[in-house]
Amino acid sequence: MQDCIFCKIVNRELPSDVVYENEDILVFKDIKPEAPVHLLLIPKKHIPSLLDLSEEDAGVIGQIQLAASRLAREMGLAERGFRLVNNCGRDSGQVVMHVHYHLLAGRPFKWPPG
Ligand code: DGP
Repeated sequence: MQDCIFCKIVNRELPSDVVYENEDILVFKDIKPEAPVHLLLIPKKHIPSLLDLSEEDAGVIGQIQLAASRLAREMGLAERGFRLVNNCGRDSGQVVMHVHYHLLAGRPFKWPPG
């Protein structure tokens, strides 16, 4: 989509620090990290939020979960753990309207979230 920051990152119209990529998903470092490790995992296809998913998106969402699991192991995060977060809609704090999951690690996190 034309005015979407994350579509521009996918299309290399904006720079980003890419950690992993395949045909369907992109993983890159968050520009404003909230933890020592803060990655964003996104589908390359423009989907505004989790509320806009359709059946045909099940595969790409599965790929994101699998990539998070594999990257967490590869980055040595398995022992201490990590958090995988999707913000959906205004109350959640979603700012970028292109589905993304935050992979956060490297410090303890509170529960419930603020
Ligand atoms: P959310 O609040 O869930 O919509 O999170 C959006 C995240 O996207 C936020 O942590 C900051 C990050 N972000 C926004 N613009 C850019 C950008 O241009 N590049 C990168 N790498 N991250 C961005």
